[in-house]
Amino acid sequence: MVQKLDDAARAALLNRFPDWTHEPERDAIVRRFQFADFAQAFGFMASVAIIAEKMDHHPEWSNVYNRVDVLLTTHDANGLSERDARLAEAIEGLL
Ligand code: H2B
Repeated sequence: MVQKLDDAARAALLNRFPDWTHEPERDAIVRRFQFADFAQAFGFMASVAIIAEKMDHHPEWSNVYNRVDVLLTTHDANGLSERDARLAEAIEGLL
């Protein structure tokens, strides 16, 4: 079982990634990415998919043309965990 972040750790995570918003209903972080076109959006998704698979931690997401909406939460913890922080960091590193 993965440990859910406590309130202080969650606040620190949101502080560290100011472009991500907390979604309290899921205890998730969400971010919308906008690209020039579909090719760039899908290229981003392909890069994230490879990282996610390596981490064995997967985003919930949707894509419409040049837009990608990403939600990170840990299903095994029923909320945010360090695994979400690590994946968010890796995603930020792609930009
Ligand atoms: N991704 C996310 N976001 N949360 C999880 O709890 C999770 C996952 N668990 N990817 C992993 C896969 C688990 O189901 C496998 C069996 O390790």
